[in-house]
Amino acid sequence: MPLPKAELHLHIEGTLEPELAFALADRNGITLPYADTEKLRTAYDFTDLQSFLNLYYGLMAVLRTENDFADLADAYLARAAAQGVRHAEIFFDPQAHLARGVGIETVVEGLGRALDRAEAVHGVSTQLIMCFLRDESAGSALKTLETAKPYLAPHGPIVGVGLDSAEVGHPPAKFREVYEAAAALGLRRVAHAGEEGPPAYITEALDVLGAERIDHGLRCMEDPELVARLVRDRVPLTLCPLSNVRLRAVDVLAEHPLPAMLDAGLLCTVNSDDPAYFGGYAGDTFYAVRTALGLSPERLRELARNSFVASFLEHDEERRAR
Ligand code: ES4
Ligand code: ZN
Repeated sequence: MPLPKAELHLHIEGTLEPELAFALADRNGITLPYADTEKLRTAYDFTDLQSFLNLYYGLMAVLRTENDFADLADAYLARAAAQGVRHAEIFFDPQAHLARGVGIETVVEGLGRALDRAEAVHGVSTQLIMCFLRDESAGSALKTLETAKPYLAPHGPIVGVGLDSAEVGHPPAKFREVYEAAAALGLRRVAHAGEEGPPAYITEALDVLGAERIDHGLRCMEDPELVARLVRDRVPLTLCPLSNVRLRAVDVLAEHPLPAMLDAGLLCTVNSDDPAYFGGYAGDTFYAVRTALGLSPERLRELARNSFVASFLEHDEERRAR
């Protein structure tokens, strides 16, 4: 039995496996610039975040219809459920689809069908977090938030906003107004920070955006005062160790700072980020860190427990208190 866990850092577009990419390309009459799935996989020799993002945005071209998004999320949720995921908070990138003429209604209606099925078929609960592309303007993000209004919780599946894509040179403060608007709409707030960017971006995400959780946050370890703050305030970090290795934020998994971060008292969770690109889903990731870092069973249980503590699941007591 895999350890029950929640997945808190997962880009649904990053679950697009080469086989499904080719099947969807076929269905939509799109020709991919790769001869076959093997050739495509050889393009996965990333050197940094940007080289990954180039491929990730390019391959999204195959996602066009509600059915495509439903099939994508069905495949992810079946895999996740088989690896012990009981709850998934799923990122999606509406601006990346809109740029190709695919509206948010297509994306959310399609994903929503799969989310409903996952609850019924696998007993997995789900929520959506829409991410703004930080290399696009704040105005574009605000417009995107506006288009998402029909799909916001409690009536729709979107519970929060996030910030992703190219980090360096795009500090969080640019999105102050958007995050204020999101908070006013009752949305939860997270942001990628400290993946490739400096620790100051983590501080800014907390202070300026009101981020409740930091995605990655790896580079907090360069700033002891920031670590002390994250520990004191119990700010969850959604680490993605396999992603860090593939995008060269750390050299090898055996040198990942996860054990030091846990020892420091940080509320760490372990997640799969873009599993089709980085070599593993939630259970694969737990297995990989256990093996490479020699984590004890108690440490693994702590990570699994943290994933629920850090989630946006509401406990019955909290609901009753309102
Ligand atoms: C992402 Cl690993 C990562 N970082 C930033 N943005 C992203 N979008 C998809 N994966
Ligand atoms: Zn990410």
